Amino acid sequence: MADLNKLYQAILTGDQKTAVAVTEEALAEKIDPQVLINQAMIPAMNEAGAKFECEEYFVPELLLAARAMKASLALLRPLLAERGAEPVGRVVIGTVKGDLHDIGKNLVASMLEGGGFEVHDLGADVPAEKFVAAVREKNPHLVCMSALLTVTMPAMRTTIQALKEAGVRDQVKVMVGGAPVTPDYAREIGADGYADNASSAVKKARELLAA
Ligand code: B1M
Repeated sequence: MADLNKLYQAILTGDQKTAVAVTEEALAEKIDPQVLINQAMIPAMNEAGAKFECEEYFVPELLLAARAMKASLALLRPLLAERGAEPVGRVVIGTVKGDLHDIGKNLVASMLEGGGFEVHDLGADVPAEKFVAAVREKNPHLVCMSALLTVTMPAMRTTIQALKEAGVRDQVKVMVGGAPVTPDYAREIGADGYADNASSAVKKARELLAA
């Protein structure tokens, strides 16, 4: 039987090959992708972050852990996406300017796809003007912004301001999230919604579109 602890350790130590092998094994055994994500993968990334904080890990170790996480997530993504039924709305999503963290954003994008949304992923380090251009081009119902660094959180406010200046703010809802973001911060910068994880992001997206 697939060993979730082995997956946890493989991601934590940046052992991409083992992470992929255990993920494949788990999928062959029909283990729910959410179990792998919530019980092994996210905890491993959290532990990598804790090790980084106490200087046991440095950027190279974080990069290796992230690479292993992304390789496993790539196997799960199609399964997360195929859960959806009716298309419920169009979403533009990105990690804000200056911020290269894209694992959480990718997870949110996959879950939204799985929740039946049409998702246009702008990637990471996305400047405000690119969000504005995407709103004009894709005509989404929802703009989603992710930030993992306290220093990049203000780019969310800048982007909302840019949407206002471009005259497109009122045609979209804006949802924000990411580890340092709080509901209070979301309110303060004029976002319409906040979610603290990928599952609640889908729920909140549905609420915002229904409102
Ligand atoms: Co960085 N990093 N990192 N890092 N990194 C953090 C975020 C940090 C907390 C680590 C630490 O010190 N403990 C810290 C930030 C401190 C702060 O600002 N408060 C930090 C730092 C300091 C840095 C650098 C500055 C380090 C340096 O260079 N000295 C640098 C910055 C680079 C940049 O962005 N300009 C940096 C670089 C990197 C790597 C490139 C090495 C790598 C990222 C690789 C990648 O993403 N492609 C990396 C990683 C991996 C991390 C940690 C370890 C893990 C992040 C992650 O992927 N978590 C992280 C520590 C941690 O989080 N424990 C850390 C797993 C992911 C599933 O969770 O992204 O939180 P998360 O997403 C969740 C929720 O937040 C939410 O749902 C997701 C799923 O549940 N969510 C949303 C996210 N977006 C949402 C949007 C929504 C709704 C919910 O609606 C729109």
